[in-house]
Amino acid sequence: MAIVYLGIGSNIGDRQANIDKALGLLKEHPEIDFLAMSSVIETEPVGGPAQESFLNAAIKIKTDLMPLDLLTQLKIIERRLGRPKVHETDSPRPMDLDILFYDDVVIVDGKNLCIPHAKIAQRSFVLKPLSEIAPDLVHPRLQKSVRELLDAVNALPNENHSELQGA
Ligand code: PH2
Ligand code: MG
Ligand code: MG
Repeated sequence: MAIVYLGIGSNIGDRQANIDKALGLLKEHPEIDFLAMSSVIETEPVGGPAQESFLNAAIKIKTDLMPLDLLTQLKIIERRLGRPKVHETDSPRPMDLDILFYDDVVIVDGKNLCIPHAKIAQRSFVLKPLSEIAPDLVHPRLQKSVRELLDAVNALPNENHSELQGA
């Protein structure tokens, strides 16, 4: 069984309801064991066109699905939550489920998949919730823990901090 960390995000419609529904579908999936989830935080959109703020969280699961098969299952859940099959990069979405880490597997230049997720080190909206459930998890390429990566992002100027103040 692989231990996998997922990023979950929503910025269209009832964002909390979207997250709850996706969580329900993950929990009832016969090939996915739900283990833990961080708190849900509200974050400013990073990249893409001007759009609504996000709710983001991190999820820990256990699965025998291989990375590409897991990705297929996550895309099915995204679609059930109303995300179109074809969409622009960084466009607003009711549901985004990303594989952040898959054990300590490294897949670079995968045609459809990069593991660990390519932008983890720049994204406080990923690192902040992830640090709640896996602060000591070490990034297999960067050889830094999630806590260290978050500290590094937090040391950067403010525009890199995606969490909404007071949210
Ligand atoms: N996802 C993106 C691009 N920008 N910004 C925030 N705050 N949260 C996200 O989940 C997010 C984003 C691409 O997947
Ligand atoms: Mg994403
Ligand atoms: Mg995605």
